[in-house]
Amino acid sequence: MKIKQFIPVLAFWALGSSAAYATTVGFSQVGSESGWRTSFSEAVKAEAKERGIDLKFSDAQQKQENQIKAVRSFIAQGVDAIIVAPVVETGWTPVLKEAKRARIPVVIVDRNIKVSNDNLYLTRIASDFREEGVKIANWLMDTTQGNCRIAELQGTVGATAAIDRAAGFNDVIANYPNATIVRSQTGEFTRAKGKEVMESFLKSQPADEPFCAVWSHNDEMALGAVQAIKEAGLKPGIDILVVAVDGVPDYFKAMAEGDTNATVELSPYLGAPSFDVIEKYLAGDKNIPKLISTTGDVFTQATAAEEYKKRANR
Ligand code: GYE
Repeated sequence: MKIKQFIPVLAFWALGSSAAYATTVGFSQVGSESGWRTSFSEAVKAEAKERGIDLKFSDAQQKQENQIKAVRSFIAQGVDAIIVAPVVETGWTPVLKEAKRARIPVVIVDRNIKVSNDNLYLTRIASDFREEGVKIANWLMDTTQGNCRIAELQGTVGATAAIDRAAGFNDVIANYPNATIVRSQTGEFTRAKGKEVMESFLKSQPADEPFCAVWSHNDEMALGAVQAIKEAGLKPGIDILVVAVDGVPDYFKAMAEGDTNATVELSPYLGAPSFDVIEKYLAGDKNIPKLISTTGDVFTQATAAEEYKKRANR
């Protein structure tokens, strides 16, 4: 074979072999139940593309059994690492033991898991959900001088974000004898269910005991509640204050329009820290903390219009 003929073969081999050695990561995502979740998924995909990581993405449609199937599939494919955003906290030990036996590192992102041995996962990257509940409750107590009859839209039952946000919020209002949660039910983190539950709250609440505020574990359900409040002939953001967590663009838009009052931002950019820790581990650096936490600020109507502009075009 003449040298000229050999070069393309060599180039093909080099390209082929380098492509064969791209890091492959399996990502089991909860679903697409909220604007925040969708932004989170898009950010992870964009980051993987940016880094040349071969990402295997699975949307579990909020069902744990789909997540477990996806993790087993990633193990069978022999991926280099697995990222799991767990829909609920329990039920993970068996499949994480299978990943451990396959020597595939697992990174937990967003919500937490309860496992027998925290060596079953490499690290967790997440916000302090309890702190988010504390921050938004403090804003509401300051705004109402601690006098508030509250309707609560809980997140998914068994999800860390719902458990911990409620705990933080409740710890704050326990210090205010005239601040009480009088209605509470899960809206499953979705806009449709949030609207449905708020409609039922408004129908059943005695007219002489009106709600002062609705506290929603995420922006998505709060936006559903805003629709229900309007359809009941009331002014959201005025007759009934609306407070939540996530900081999605639609919520900033509603704040700028006066329909919602405050939120705590939850960064959807969890791809970069996840891939950083995976690349660090695969390079042989085992010095990795068990928790890498992110934090978010409280945002109100005062800056909503400019903050919306920043986020709407991202
Ligand atoms: O607040 C919500 C999503 O787990 C913190 O899940 C996350 C929550 C987030 O459905 O929008």
